[in-house]
Amino acid sequence: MSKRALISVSDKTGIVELAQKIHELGWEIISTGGTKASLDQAEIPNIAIDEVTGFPEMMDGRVKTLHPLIHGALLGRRDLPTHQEAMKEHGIQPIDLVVVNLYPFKETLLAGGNQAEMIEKIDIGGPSMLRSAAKNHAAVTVVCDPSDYEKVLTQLAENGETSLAFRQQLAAKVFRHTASYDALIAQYLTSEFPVEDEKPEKLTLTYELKQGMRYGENPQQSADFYESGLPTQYSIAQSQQLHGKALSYNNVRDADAALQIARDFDAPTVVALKHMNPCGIGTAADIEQAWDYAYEADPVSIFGGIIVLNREVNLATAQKMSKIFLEIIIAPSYSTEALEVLSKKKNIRLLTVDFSEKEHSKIEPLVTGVLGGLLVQNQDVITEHPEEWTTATKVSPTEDQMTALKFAWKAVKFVKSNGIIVTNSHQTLGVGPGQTNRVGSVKIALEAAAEKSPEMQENSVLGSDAFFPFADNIDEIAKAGIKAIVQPGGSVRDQEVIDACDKYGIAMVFTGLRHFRH
Ligand code: 93A
Repeated sequence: MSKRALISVSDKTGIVELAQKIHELGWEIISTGGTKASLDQAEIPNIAIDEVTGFPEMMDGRVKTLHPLIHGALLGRRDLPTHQEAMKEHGIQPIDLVVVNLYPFKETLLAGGNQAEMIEKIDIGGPSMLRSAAKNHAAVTVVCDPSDYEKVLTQLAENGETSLAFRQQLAAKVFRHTASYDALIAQYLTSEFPVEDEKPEKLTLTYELKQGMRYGENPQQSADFYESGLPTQYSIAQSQQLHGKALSYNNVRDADAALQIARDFDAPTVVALKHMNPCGIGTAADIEQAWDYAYEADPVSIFGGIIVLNREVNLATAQKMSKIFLEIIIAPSYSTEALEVLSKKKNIRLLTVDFSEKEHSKIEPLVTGVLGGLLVQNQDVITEHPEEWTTATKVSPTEDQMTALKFAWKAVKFVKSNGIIVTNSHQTLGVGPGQTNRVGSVKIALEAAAEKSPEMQENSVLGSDAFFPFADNIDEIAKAGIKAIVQPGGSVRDQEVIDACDKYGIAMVFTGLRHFRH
């Protein structure tokens, strides 16, 4: 008796060629409605599924392959006499090869399918066959990925069968495939049918390999980059690389952080970032000027930095950027001449990201890994209302200071806590990130700002990502000559801090919001 293959595919790519070769190898082919039509058209002999089951495909195809004559043929153990007897008794002829790909649930979702359409795209019979065949991989070859067709054919042509090792790998792939298929359905239905005040007891996120990496944070760590199963917008996962080596693990994290900073700025802005902290942010009427501001903010730290520009990179800006060593440049686009100039540098990575989608990206959950678990939160994307900030001190900020305070508040949001920033109205002057006491961060930021030219320091202000626990911070700030501060407020010692500001004639506003970044 010749061996039997069952083919049932939604994506018909490459199926005629595969079936033709299987037929030439002397196998019988069983197929479902649409697949049969393709094979018939190519004149490849095949048997209709209803001929095998004795049942018509019914209910618009909802029931085609869900039948003991199919699942018995897939699940029956070839090494157990009792199974063999059962197969003989019920007229079940074994199926040794299954080629299935599933109803396009994800593709329909991305195309904006409505609920009724999505429900119809939940494949039941396909995953059932894949799972039955994968469970019985001791005997059955199961293929869910067209990129495996070639290898299956080669093995069948050479040995008349596939190797056990290959069948095992294919079975594992099937369960990864059906698990992620179901996870997407779960994700969709959970969002369609939420239970008020109740957290889903299981988290079903799916991720697909985007890029293997040479190594992780350090060369002794291995790492891979997986992107969300449902594409995110305005994200490093969705970026297009135009030039340069593959991104490293640290590149991806830095680029992600820099993109999130740039997202908060609407005017032409350049963000320079090193080791997860901004080292220069500049905002101006045009992108070249914004680059100048970001560069001058810290011409030392920017070396080897990650740069995000929120406007097209033009020739003049590209020429300036090409003078220093930069790891990555990300922008919505590059002019032809700019791309030509920057592409001459072998070691720079040039990427584009779709900035028109930046608002949409704010609804993505933020997932952080800890050993043995995941923390999921929404992003820190609350709309700020500077008109509602309160002045805590006797002196109020001037209009110019207020402009600088708004800039400082946006800029400090992404500085690692304890985060302090000194800025003027359009550029950062000193960044104090990640110290274990706030006064330490204050000193670092002030020291860096003190090196800047008097013009740059004019009207400089200071922002703090969380409240000042003690007045000692204000003593340091006053010594540096800074006259305006923005911070959340809310410390039990707020009054001490306010009194210190009043003593020095410093204006201080409270935002009522804090922006920790750990
Ligand atoms: O509607 S189903 O869940 N019921 C079934 O019994 C069934 N059997 C196969 N979907 C079913 N399939 C799926 O049909 C396969 O997974 C494949 O995606 C598709 C192929 O159908 P056709 O050959 O008619 O184009």
